[in-house]
Amino acid sequence: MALFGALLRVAICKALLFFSVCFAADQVVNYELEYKYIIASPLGVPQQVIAVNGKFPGPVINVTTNEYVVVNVRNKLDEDLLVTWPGLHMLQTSWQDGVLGTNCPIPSKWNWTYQFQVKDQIGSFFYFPSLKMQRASGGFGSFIITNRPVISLPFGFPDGDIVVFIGDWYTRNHTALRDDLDNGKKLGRPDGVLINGKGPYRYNSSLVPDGIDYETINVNPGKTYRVRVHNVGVSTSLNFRIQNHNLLLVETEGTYTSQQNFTSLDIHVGQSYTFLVTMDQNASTDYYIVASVRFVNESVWQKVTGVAVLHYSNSKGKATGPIPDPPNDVYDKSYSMNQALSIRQNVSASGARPNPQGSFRYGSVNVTDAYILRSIRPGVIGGELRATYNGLSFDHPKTPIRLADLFHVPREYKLDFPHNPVDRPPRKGKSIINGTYKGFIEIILQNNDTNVQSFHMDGYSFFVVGMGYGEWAENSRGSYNRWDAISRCTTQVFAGGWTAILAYLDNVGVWNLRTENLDRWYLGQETYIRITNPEDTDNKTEDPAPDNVLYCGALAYKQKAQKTSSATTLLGSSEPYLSLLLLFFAILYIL
Ligand SMILES: *[C@@H]1O[C@H](CO)[C@@H](O)[C@H](O)[C@H]1NC(C)=O
Ligand SMILES: *[C@@H]1O[C@H](CO)[C@@H](O)[C@H](O)[C@H]1NC(C)=O
Ligand SMILES: *[C@@H]1O[C@H](CO)[C@@H](O)[C@H](O)[C@H]1NC(C)=O
Ligand SMILES: *[C@@H]1O[C@H](CO)[C@@H](O)[C@H](O)[C@H]1NC(C)=O
Ligand SMILES: *[C@@H]1O[C@H](CO)[C@@H](O)[C@H](O)[C@H]1NC(C)=O
Ligand SMILES: *[C@@H]1O[C@H](CO)[C@@H](O)[C@H](O)[C@H]1NC(C)=O
Ligand SMILES: *[C@@H]1O[C@H](CO)[C@@H](O)[C@H](O)[C@H]1NC(C)=O
Ligand SMILES: *[C@@H]1O[C@H](CO)[C@@H](O)[C@H](O)[C@H]1NC(C)=O
Ligand SMILES: *[C@@H]1O[C@H](CO)[C@@H](O)[C@H](O)[C@H]1NC(C)=O
Ligand SMILES: *[C@@H]1O[C@H](CO)[C@@H](O)[C@H](O)[C@H]1NC(C)=O
Ligand SMILES: *[C@@H]1O[C@H](CO)[C@@H](O)[C@H](O)[C@H]1NC(C)=O
Ligand SMILES: CC(=O)N[C@H]1CO[C@H](CO)[C@@H](O)[C@@H]1O
Repeated sequence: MALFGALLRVAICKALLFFSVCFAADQVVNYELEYKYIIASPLGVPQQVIAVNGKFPGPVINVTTNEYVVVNVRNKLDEDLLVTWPGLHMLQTSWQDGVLGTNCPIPSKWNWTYQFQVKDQIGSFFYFPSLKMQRASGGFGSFIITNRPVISLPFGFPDGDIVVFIGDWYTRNHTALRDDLDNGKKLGRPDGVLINGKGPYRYNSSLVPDGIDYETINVNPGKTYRVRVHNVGVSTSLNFRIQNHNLLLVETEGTYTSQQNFTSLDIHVGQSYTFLVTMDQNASTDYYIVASVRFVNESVWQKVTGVAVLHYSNSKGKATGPIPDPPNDVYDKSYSMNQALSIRQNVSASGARPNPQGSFRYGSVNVTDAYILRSIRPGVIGGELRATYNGLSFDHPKTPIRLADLFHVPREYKLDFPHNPVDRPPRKGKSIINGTYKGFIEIILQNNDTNVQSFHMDGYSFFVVGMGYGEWAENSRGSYNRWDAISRCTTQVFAGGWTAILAYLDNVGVWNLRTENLDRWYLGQETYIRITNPEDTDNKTEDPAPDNVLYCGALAYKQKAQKTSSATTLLGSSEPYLSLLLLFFAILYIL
């Protein structure tokens, strides 16, 4: 309703623009994203990658708090597509979330228009294609929500804004990776780490082959830049560092942090961090920007290292010599966890609103729902390799959950997700969490798998109140940070350890809970939480389904075929039209 109002306002606005009587409240911003394969050779091997508007990585979406965002996504891939926007709260509208449990996929050659408001949010996020490992072939781009001018930043206005995507990369495309998993194989070691879609700078001629295109970031001496770093990879935790430069951490997935300097920071799959970096060095050479693998044997994984170049305008030469060292903590597994726990919110800074971020006293709210989600190593269920939470590997209902609710489709899913790990053989299931509207949920993520995992919750930010090694126990609650824990949407869960999060369930809808590690996610390590407001009778706490909602599953009969509008596609790719045309001429001929 609100969105419609805003669209109307803009329409009126456009009509009146002529007379210059337009007000800029809650602007609507439009984007077109065309998903299409291109050939690229980031690691020297030509392969098909998913480009957005011809670019890999895709274009930046840069909007301001409270704006209405209209994104028309065109699917020119040869398979279904959904674009998801992790970290964006999608207030009251899981219809726009872009995951299989809430949206029917956009068929190949179709387009679909997302419409949502970035209500009360600031920060650095990224969008990506959520289906079937597609992110392993690209399709991601930056999503920035800039603060409104009336709300000051808790730091000086930076001289420039730089987006950095880091991520492990395979020279096999996403369909080949899928085939491996479908055949019960592990993905194995990635072939490299990309920085902004490019391979490593040749810092060592025996490790990096000649002729690889690398990323160069150009800066001016003495200036301070806002650097937004995202791990968009498949499954590898990366350590990020810039030679000789401090990384002043200022923001994490929409929350301003208590500012502190890092020489390097571990960034796990799906996570986003913003640093201020001051160009305070003498530019005797360029400097290395490094993203190197963590928690694996680095001498075996040496080639799996991302290296880009930081180039001052007054630089006197190329970067040479060894890359800066990673943290030396082979025998200290608490190093990375302590670093994570040191990331706190700045409770006195304003966020998207002019009140302090710490004004919600989450530490004194009583928990109403508690869940322990345990992950174990993927195993075979009914002949297939599958991954699980609490022994359940998610099997998507054919009809998206909320759409099924709306049209009273006989329930395929069950609201019986177990509160605790259950002692029974793993199986596939359609169980989701029954969330209590305005309840306060505690989720303990217990990682009994062998790699670090990233846990993500759509539609919400949660407080990361604790982490530890071994088994979580009741008395672990004593160690929770109940005052200034960071509020974010993606947290790491260390292998053999646990992470505890708290979230206030005030956003009605159905929201995906998943591991961001693509292989585990593909194998079923996800579920959903369904939050309904029994008192909502007039769409006040949940938006109605949008007019352009796609239907599938039990509701497929309601879906109209999409007309391709432009003349070129009519003759180029739209066979039904062509056959109609032929039929028409055939009839003419007969007559
Ligand atoms: C992916 O790679 C396989 C070869 O492994 C190839 O047959 C297939 O066409 C590729 N698919 C895409 C979408 O690039
Ligand atoms: C597809 O794009 C066109 C504009 O090119 C738009 O009018 C139409 O609403 C879009 N379709 C959907 C389902 O969003
Ligand atoms: C917290 O935010 C306040 C208000 O913007 C700012 O003055 C202060 O420097 C910040 N403190 C830290 C440690 O980041
Ligand atoms: C995003 O927009 C803000 C202000 O509108 C601008 O300062 C910033 O440089 C932009 N960032 C990027 C990466 O385009
Ligand atoms: C390049 O890497 C190899 C393998 O780790 C190492 O033996 C060699 O010393 C490195 N070369 C230079 C110039 O650093
Ligand atoms: C971070 O390091 C910079 C030097 O690179 C220094 O000027 C600044 O005071 C440090 N800030 C904090 C909060 O430690
Ligand atoms: C530049 O700084 C580096 C260390 O950061 C130092 O080793 C070098 O001597 C300096 N060069 C000049 C010309 O000052
Ligand atoms: C890493 O692998 C190398 C080569 O296989 C081996 O020699 C070394 O002991 C391993 N290091 C650790 C810490 O396991
Ligand atoms: C939480 O529960 C305790 C004990 O049941 C109660 O005393 C307290 O008032 C509750 N706190 C809130 C914020 O509801
Ligand atoms: C879901 O939880 C609500 C309370 O939040 C409860 O009233 C309802 O019966 C539950 N539904 C199921 C199927 O358990
Ligand atoms: C609420 O939304 C539903 C569709 O989701 C619609 O049928 C109904 O009329 C709406 N109710 C009101 C009061 O707007
Ligand atoms: C890595 C890890 O946490 N392993 C544990 C998994 O669970 C079993 C018992 O269920 C423990 O014995 C392992 O130590």
